[in-house]
Amino acid sequence: MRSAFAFLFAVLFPAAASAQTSFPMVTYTSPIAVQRGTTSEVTVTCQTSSLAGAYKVLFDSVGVTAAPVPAKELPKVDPKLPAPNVASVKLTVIVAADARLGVHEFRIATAHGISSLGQIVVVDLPVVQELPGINVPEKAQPVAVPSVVCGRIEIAENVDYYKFSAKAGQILTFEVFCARLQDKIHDLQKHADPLIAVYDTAGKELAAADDGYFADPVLTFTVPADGEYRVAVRDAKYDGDPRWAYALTITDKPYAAHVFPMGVNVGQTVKAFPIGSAAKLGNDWKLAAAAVPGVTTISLRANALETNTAPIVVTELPLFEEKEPNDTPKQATRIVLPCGVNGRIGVKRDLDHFVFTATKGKAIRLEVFARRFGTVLRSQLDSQLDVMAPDGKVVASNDDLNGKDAGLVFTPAADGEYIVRIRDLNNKGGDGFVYFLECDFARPDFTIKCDPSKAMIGAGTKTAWYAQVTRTNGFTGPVKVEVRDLPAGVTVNPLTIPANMTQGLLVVSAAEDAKVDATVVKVIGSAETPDAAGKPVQLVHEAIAVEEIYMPGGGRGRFDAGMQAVSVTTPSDIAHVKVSKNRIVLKPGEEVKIDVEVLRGPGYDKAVTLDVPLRHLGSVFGNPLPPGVTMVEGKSKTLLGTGSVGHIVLKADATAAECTDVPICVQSFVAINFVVKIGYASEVIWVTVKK
Ligand SMILES: [Ca+2]
Ligand SMILES: [Ca+2]
Ligand SMILES: [Ca+2]
Ligand SMILES: [Ca+2]
Repeated sequence: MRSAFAFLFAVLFPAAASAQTSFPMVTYTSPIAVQRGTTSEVTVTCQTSSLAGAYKVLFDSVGVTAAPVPAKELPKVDPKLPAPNVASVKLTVIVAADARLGVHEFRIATAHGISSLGQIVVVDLPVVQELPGINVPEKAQPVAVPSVVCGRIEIAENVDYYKFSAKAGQILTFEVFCARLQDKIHDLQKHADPLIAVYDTAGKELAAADDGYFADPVLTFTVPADGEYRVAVRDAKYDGDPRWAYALTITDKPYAAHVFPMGVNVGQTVKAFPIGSAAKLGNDWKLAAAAVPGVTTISLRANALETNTAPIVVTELPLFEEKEPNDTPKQATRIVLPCGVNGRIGVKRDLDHFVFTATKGKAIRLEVFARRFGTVLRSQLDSQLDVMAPDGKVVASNDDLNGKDAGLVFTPAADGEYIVRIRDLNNKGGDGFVYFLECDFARPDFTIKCDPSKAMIGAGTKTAWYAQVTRTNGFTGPVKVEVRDLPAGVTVNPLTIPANMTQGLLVVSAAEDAKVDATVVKVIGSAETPDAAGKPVQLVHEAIAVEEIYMPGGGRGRFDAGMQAVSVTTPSDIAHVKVSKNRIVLKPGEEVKIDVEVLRGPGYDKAVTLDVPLRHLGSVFGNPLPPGVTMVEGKSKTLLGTGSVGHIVLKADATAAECTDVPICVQSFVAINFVVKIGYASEVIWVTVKK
């Protein structure tokens, strides 16, 4: 193990030092929580590369802004030298009083690139930081109730003890954010499994919790007598890592782990039933839903009391609520589609049945919203859906469509009464097993993703993004793709993904006079489809950013992120990728050769490769070539080493479909380490296939 790690270390760091374009990979923020309505200072630490010259912090959320401390002028970076190694940077973080509570993502812009996603937790309690060197209960660090303690499980066998005073009958809630903040850290070999325990001053354990929200503990504790208590945070296996930062909330305020109902109509204020200490600490809780539909988090209010935020689904669909008993098809709660259903798998082996009238051939979409890792949805339910036809036969089933949430589309084979059943996959149940079930007709639609999630280009340089479309429920049309909010001097080519393709290419280009800057951008897909009456309906969706992550062991991991970003940097390793053609017309069966010359940036003399698809270790992540057109590997020269001249041969096979002006490009890749590489694109080459 140790020798393997040493090998990794030896391989990675020389490579990182010799490329100038490596981007900072954020590991953790300390403290990892910031209080709403305050301005505070945090330190962000990164690995592999440098935060030298950090000049801007990008947030994709309202109410949180940050800037590096002290606000420095743009550095005079010598383009011939790698950026000086700066492993951490201080930020001033300003959080508005009405900022959304919970996790916010950010990126730090430096002159040589933008960072991977960093995370910070917005809380509404005072933040205190762990004091170093406390690892025994007798030295427990005093903290106030309520507060949020920020620390790290920084080494193996680290146990952090905090002490606090409490009164008999006080209901305290403890919540840890730790493991949930680790899936976006590059090359994190192992993840924390945090555990908390509450002790009296004699050291007797009074309560403990391990996994509440995924691996992170949440604990409600009723104080037995006036006095002093201790709470300990550690890893369940006594492991540790310098990057394992946590935020431990200790609060006597009303706490809502979950809320029933989860589904609320747009703009409505409804009576709400919290699960957690709020149920005991207040009456007549209400929640006021946002004016826009979607999954969100919200505080419950009762007179002057306010809870933490819990997840809800804001919807425009008419709502139904389950009525127990509904454990058999005969007892099914009647619903009318389209609608949303609020329910709960309230006890072990609870089955919830709903009955509805369906029409032959009119497809129906059912989707559970309860528990999705990496989102705010944290119900305890691991849902399973089954649909029964009028004859009682199961015609559709699903367990995991989206995270742990079940979802399916089915087309009724006959008119009649259908039944949908929801249950917990493992037959568990309880107050926290809340769900919202969306029941709607399956409408033609699409989703869109953009890979990768960031562009880092010097003035005069280009890179490529691969927009990928998934069409659903019979939508078959073309999808137009646009990019909004680009930095000054940055442009992308027009793109419409034709009906017979699922992906398309965006070349992001910085003009020769573009200044160093970074912005959060939006990639928007739009299309038109006829409704049932044949009238055109506009479909518009923002692309999900595909964040690349360097996985332990060397894979190109990917996860869905919210923030697509562009930065204009100091000169890139590759200044320009020149191609001999920017428009090609192929007949089926024909080949064409494109000569390529790579113009290197100042000081960059390392190996480069060429490619048309986005590939890594034999896996294709993006391919802009039209159907039937391929890159002929044997005839292309793509491994340039320290050379600069190669070529690409494209071939249209005999059955290639006709197409007009499909954008492709040639990318030249520079390896940052053996997993992460950065692509530099040629200008767009427009491909037409014509018989
Ligand atoms: Ca610690
Ligand atoms: Ca745990
Ligand atoms: Ca139920
Ligand atoms: Ca039931």
